[in-house]
Amino acid sequence: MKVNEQEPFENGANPKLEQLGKYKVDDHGEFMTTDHGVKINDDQNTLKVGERGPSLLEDFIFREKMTHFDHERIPERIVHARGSGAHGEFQLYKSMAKYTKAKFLNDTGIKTPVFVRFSTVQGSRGSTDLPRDIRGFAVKFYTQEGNYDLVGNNTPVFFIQDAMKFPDLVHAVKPEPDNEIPQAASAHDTFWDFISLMPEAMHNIMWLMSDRAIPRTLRSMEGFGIHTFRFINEEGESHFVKFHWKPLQGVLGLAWDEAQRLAGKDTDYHRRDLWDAIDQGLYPEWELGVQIVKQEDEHKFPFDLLDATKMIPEEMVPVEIIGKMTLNRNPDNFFAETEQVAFHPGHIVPGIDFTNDPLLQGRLFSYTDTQLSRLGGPNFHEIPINRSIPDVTNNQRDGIHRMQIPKGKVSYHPNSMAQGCPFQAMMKEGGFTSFEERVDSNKIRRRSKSFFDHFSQPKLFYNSMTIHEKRHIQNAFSFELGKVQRVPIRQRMVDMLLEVDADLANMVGEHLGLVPRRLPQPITGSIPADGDPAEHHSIEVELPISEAPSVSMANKLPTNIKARRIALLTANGVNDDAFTKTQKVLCELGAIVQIIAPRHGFVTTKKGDEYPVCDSLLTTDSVIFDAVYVAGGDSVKTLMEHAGAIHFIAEAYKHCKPIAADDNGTELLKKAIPGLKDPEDGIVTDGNLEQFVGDIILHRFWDREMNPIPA
Ligand code: HDE
Repeated sequence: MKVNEQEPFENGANPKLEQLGKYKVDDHGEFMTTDHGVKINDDQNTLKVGERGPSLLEDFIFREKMTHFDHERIPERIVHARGSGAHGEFQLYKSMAKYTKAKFLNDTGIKTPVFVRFSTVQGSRGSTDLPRDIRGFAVKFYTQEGNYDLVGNNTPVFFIQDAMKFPDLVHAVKPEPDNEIPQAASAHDTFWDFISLMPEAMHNIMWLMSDRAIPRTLRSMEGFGIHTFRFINEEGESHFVKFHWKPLQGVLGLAWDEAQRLAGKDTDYHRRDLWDAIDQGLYPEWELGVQIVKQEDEHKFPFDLLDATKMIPEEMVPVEIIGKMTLNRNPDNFFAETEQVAFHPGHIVPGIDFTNDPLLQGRLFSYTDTQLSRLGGPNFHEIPINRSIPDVTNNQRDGIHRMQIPKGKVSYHPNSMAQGCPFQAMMKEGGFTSFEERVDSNKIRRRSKSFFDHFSQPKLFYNSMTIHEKRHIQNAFSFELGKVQRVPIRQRMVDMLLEVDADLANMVGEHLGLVPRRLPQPITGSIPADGDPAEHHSIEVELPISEAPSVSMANKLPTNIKARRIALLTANGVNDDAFTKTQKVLCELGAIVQIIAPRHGFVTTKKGDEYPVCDSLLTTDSVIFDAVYVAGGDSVKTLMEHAGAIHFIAEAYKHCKPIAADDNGTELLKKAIPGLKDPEDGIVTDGNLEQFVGDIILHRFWDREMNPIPA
């Protein structure tokens, strides 16, 4: 049977994993060989003339080993170079046949294998997981009808409207070209210089300055397809569609100070967290949601559906949840899978199609083009992680690293010598046809005026934030612009902020020692050389809503504590009851509980039981955890005298985390937290686990930022 006749997950087997299995190598119990299969006798020494003499060129074993090593690296992705991948599956909840003929969105009996790659945008492959940055959220669905890639981000909008500006955006945000500083950071002159001249970026900039851009984990981010796509049904009817991924783990962020510390304490924090969660069976899950807009409603919105700097607020078009993705398997090999996977928004299947969004249109060119230099040639679809489940049969031939061995003389169509094979597929046989859209216009190089509203949605976003979220945005702008050296750039940004919100502009201006100025009507960014600035005034439209609660992370907390990391800070002599009960209760709820003690080895409880220590106060830090518990006992005396333990609590408090203690454990809290109130939100002093669990669900107690303590 051909693979494409197989039902995905027939007999419970994931067909993509089965396919990958054919390429996996297990050298356990095997002899070492050369790349050409010859057994190697000595892998320690080069071939020489005498023990102390020169090495010989004829040493084919050494040359082969060294040559391969010399060529181990491939160019990293120009953007999204740092990423983490995982395998999983997608289960449809309800058929979308009314809107799309895509089979994986029609049949709820089908599970579709997926491979996901999360990424940061700015930094290089070895950079930290924790910059303030947009995160990539790319999903490859290995469907029965071929690969479908949903290559999105963790924000619903993008910085620019037209693909022509993408190289400029990326050049501006990447490390500055003379000294390659700073790595993985937007807080520098070139980025803000560009942004201050591109009002269209303001909406995504607001998201970038919010806690969305410092996610607590990759598991706690939403994902968005950003562009408007099309669903096409069996009748050939089109509906517009926007895609959303909603994490069942909730949407959670870090404190900015915490993100910066984490970047040093565990630069791989996000990658490790994802890996560990999957490894421990705490599989992260996202529901797939769609916003559907009828073809005839295209122009009913005060913004253009083709403009990628605009979202459709969920309050205007609700998100319909249609299925769930579960990530349940770590890759076997980072390079072979996560590095070599090649995503492309142009990988679509029948039932899904593009729109004329000029950003999307440009992406359709870029992604294949970039793989040609990154993966070395046109056969990257044959790399195991990129192979579709259906067999690939066409007349494309040759090129570097060809794996297939096509038989016969015929590599053209039409032909008679191969009876016309491979055949074209009719629509009813699953052949892809493009949506027939009437386009009748002049050939022009111009931006549509319907794209000229740059501030309504940033305003909506800011208005929808809670007080602490607004404070974080003000602080983020103050930090980023504070790192900018050139004052005119700072001033232009503060002026631009005045178009979004006066309070925001004033707060940031005050931090920078600048007064925001109301400019004559701001002009859009990219004006052609002979364009008239008067023709490029940005416009402001009236949105039917003044707030969109759905964009606030505060409204997206999880309902459970699954895979949250809890530190059980302790030492020898801890009371048994509270210590064991806390572990049991939290573990049963799916939390990851780790015993942290002054040193590695074991802690001995009062009754003499021994528990292995996960990490010592020397090798871990509060920023790794979501919450801390201090059980009472003689252990507390040791901790009270340990500067690391006091810092651990103080830092957790500073980052607004839930902290709990029982018995004399509260003494440690009082020592570490000057001015601790009783009672205080997010602090449990009587070992009440129910309350502690409730606090962990709430994640952070941001009001504490108003009375910061040194830590
Ligand atoms: Fe990308 N983008 N992009 N992008 N993008 C790449 O492709 C590009 C855009 C996104 O984990 C590159 O294989 C252009 C929007 C993700 O492998 C490159 C434009 C969105 C990833 C490229 C955009 C994205 C990429 C670099 C504007 C969200 C990582 C390496 C016209 C909807 C995929 C590669 C992975 C990667 C080009 C804008 C998401 C150079 C030209 C909008 C998640 O081809």
